[in-house]
Amino acid sequence: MGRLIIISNRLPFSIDHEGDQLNLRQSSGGLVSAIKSYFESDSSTNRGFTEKLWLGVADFPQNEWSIVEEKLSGLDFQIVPLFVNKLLYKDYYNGFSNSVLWPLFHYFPNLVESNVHYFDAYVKVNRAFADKLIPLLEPDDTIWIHDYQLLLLPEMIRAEKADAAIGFFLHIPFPSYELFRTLPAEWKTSLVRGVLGSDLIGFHTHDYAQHFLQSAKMILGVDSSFHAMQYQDRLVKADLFPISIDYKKFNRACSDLETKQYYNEIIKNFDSRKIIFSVDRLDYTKGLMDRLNAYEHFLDQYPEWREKVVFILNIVPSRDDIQAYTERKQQIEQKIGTINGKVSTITWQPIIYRYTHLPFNELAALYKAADVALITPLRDGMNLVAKEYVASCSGRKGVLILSELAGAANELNEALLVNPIDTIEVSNAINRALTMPEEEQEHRMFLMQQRLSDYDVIKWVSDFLDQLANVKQEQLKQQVK
Ligand code: GDG
Repeated sequence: MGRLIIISNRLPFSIDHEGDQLNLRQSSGGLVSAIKSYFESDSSTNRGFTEKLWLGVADFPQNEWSIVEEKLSGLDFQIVPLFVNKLLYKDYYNGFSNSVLWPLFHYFPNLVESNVHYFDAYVKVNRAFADKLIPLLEPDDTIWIHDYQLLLLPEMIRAEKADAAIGFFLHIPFPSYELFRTLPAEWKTSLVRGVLGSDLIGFHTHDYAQHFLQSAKMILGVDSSFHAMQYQDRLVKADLFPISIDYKKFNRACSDLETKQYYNEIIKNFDSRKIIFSVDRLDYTKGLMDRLNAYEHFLDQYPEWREKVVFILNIVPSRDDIQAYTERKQQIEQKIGTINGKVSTITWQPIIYRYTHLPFNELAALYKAADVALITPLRDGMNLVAKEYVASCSGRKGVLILSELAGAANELNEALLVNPIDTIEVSNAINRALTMPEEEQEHRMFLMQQRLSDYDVIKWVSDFLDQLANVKQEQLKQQVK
């Protein structure tokens, strides 16, 4: 067994400058937690990878690399930084990735900004990844590429390394062909061909995989049967691998001393009031405005809950240099002000709003303290927050209200599933959650917890890598025949 090379847009940490000091901060996204948990588990050593590498764009200048490298000495994987010109990066990341692919793949076609410079930059940065990687490759390497910023990379690698083992995983939805086809011909053809350079293509849900297969059929005429295709005389598979969480980590966190301190403070502060909680990046896909409308409606429709419930709404800053994001922040804050202004009393405020990134133990304490988690994205590839809340409720009650348009809804059927834009349905679900008998809460939670602890994130990684190895084996057999 050779090396495992993880490739994502960003490296799994960022750098904070504090005066002359450089501090490393681990990124908190789902992918980073997943891969780190896997690296720290026995599974990655048991598989026999001789080395693990992570390639991504550095958020620090090249001349700081030697200082950063020293600070990385304790890591059990090697970092391979890619340095990209800032202006080019902007057109690739803010531009094509987040102003074309992100809105389109989340069903917001009206927010797509078609701009040829964006696509050019996207091609160039994918090329830069390929140019950095290819000279480093050794024959037995396993390459695992992540997400929508790197859709062209598999084909670029394949063109020069015909036998490479390449896996690709898409963390966001793949949209229906009717939407995907609205992209200019050159873009959509390049994107589908790019991904098909992989041996195994992973999606969170069956629907996303089907959407991709249909696009491959309609755009390139590639037929598939049971998730398998013959593309340029090579077997390629597209299958579902719903990402999970480090179940034990969230379970354990609930009994950490620091979590307990945060938890006690929360409980003391809110007395006997019921707590509704949500945490999301600031993003139009998260349905924050619709969620606030529903909560406002709930307070009007069920006035008996006034002063007995509090909604702790945590928004994590994100992409605040893209206009579509900054405008929404203002609208959301205005709405929160309106609701609080309308129904607050001298001793009660219906919404506690924070715009910050929470320390992990505080997040765990909020999961633990929440009677209800209100997770209502308008679209979401998976949504790990929903799964983390369930894991944090182990052995106790709590109700998850979850959007039926999040990938997680496919697995968390015991949640109260709602249409996030249906104000009345969400408002009724809040009331139902707050009045649900304890026995029913525990029963629903138990079933979801079983599922998540059986298939945790370490299994997710292992499963993907096993399947990738299987595809390579099948390809060899086909060649022998
Ligand atoms: C993509 C897809 C898919 C959030 N706020 C804080 C914080 N977080 C952590 C959560 C969770 C993660 O960030 C966010 O989870 P998402 O599921 O939204 O994942 P993303 O990485 O944003 O997005 C998504 C995911 O990839 C995985 O495939 O589920 O659909 O868009 O882990 O805990 N962590 C801390 N403080 C916060 O304030 N410490």
